[in-house]
Amino acid sequence: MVFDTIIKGARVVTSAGVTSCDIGLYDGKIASLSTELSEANEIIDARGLIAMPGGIDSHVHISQPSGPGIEMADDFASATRSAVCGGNTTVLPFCLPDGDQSLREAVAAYHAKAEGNCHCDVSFHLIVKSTDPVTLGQDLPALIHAGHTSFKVFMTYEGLALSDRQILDVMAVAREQNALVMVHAENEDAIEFLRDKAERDGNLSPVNHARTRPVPVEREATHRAISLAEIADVPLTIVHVSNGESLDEIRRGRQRGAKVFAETCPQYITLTADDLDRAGFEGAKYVCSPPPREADDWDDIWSGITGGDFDLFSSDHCPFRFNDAAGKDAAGARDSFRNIPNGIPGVETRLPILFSEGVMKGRISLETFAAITATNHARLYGLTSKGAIMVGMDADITLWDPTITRPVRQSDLHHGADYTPWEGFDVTGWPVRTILRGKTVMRDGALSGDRPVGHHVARSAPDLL
Ligand code: DUC
Ligand code: ZN
Ligand code: ZN
Repeated sequence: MVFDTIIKGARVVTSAGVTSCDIGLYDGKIASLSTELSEANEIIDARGLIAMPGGIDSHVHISQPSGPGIEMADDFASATRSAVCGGNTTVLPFCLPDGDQSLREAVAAYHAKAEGNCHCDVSFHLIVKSTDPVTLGQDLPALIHAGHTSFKVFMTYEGLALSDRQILDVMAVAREQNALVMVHAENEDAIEFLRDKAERDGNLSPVNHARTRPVPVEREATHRAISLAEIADVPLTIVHVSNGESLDEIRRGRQRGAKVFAETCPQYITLTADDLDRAGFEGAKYVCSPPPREADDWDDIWSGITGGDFDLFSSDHCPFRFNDAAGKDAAGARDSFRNIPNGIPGVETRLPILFSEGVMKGRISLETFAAITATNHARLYGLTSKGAIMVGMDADITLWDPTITRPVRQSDLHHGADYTPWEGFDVTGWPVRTILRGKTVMRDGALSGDRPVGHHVARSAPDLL
C-alpha cells in the first residue's frame, strides 16, 4: 500500500503500550502500525522522537461572553493556533449563552465563530445557566442529540450559579439523555460572605481573591456536587480540582460507589496563592478559580495524578490580556479583586509542563501522560475516533523531542494574551510536530499550512472509562 505519510522510527505510545514502529497514515486515518512500512508520498523521519496521541484539551474557554466591557484574549483562530503549537489536535470550549440568548442560539453563534477559523478540531460543551422548561425540556435534549453530550453547571458566580434543586433538575436531563455533567464546585454563599468581610476590612488586592476562596469553599461544594449526583444517580466530572481535601471527597464518593471523574490543571502543580501576592497589580495575572493553593497542595495533586485518581489533565485556558481595560485591568480591578476577570491562559503550555514535570522527572509514564492528556478526554466526552494511536483512528499525532530544554516565554507563544503565568518556567521536552487528521499543522513551534483545517466534531455518549 502507498500511504500518504509514514512516520518512521519514533517510540510510539499506542493504546497497548510503548513500542518502536512506523505509523502509516492514509486519508486522514491511522492505517498501519508496523516495522516495515516504506511506500508513501511523504516520509517523516522521527528517530529520537516520541509519537503521542494528539493532545485533547477538554477544558478551554474561547470567545466566551465575560461581562460588560470585558473581552477574552482569544478567538477561535488564535486559541486553536496556540493549541496546535502546544501539541493539541482537539479542544473542547464551553458554549455560554450571552445574556438572554437561548442555548440553541448560543450554540449556533459558536458554530458561526468557529467555522473556517480553527487550526485544530473543536467540539463544544454547553454551560447550563437557566433551568426553564424550554432549556431543560427542548434545547438541552436537542443539543445532546446533535452531539453536544456534556454540559457544565456552576455552583459559584452571580448569574451563573445554580441552586441544588436546579442542579438536580439538570442532572435528571443528563440521566435521561445519557450526557455527562461537569461541575464547577465552589460555594457561592461562602465566597460572598468572605468577600464582603475582606472588603469591609479593606483587603482589596489580588491575593484576596485566593483568600476568599479557601479550600473548604471548594471541598464543601465538591462533596455536595457528588452527593447531588448520587441522589440523581448520574456520573459527573469535577473540573479543575485544586487541592487534596477536595480530592479526598472524590475518593470517598468513589468508595461509596459514585461514578465521579476528576480533572486537574497545570496551575495546581506549579503556581501558589503567593503568585497572586506579587508586587503592584502583577498578582492579577494569576487570578483564576479555584485559585492556586500552597506548594504542599502540589504534592497532594501529584499523588492523585500518579495514583490514578485524576482522569483528566486540562488547561482551563481562560485568557485575558493583562495590559488591557477589556482584560485584567478592567474598570475597578485595581480597587478590588472582585472586579478582576477570572482566568489564565494555558492551552499551549499544558502539555509541555506535564511532559517536563511528569514524564521527564520520572513521576508518570508515557502511557499515563497519553491517558490523562488525550485518551480519557476522548472516551469520557464521546470523541470516538480520537485520543489513541490505533489503526482506524483519526491520524491525530504529536511528535515530541525529549531532548529540547528551554523556558516558557511569552514571546514564543501563539495565544492572544499578552503574558503567560509560566514566564521563565524551565521545560524539558517540547512538541515539534502536530499532525491533525494526517496533515502537519505545526512544525518546530510554528503553524504549518496556509489555512485552518480544523472542524467541528459531533460527539457520542460518554464512554465511562
Ligand atoms: N471556571 C473555569 O472553569 N474557568 C475559568 C473561570 C472559572 O471560574
Ligand atoms: Zn470553572
Ligand atoms: Zn474553565
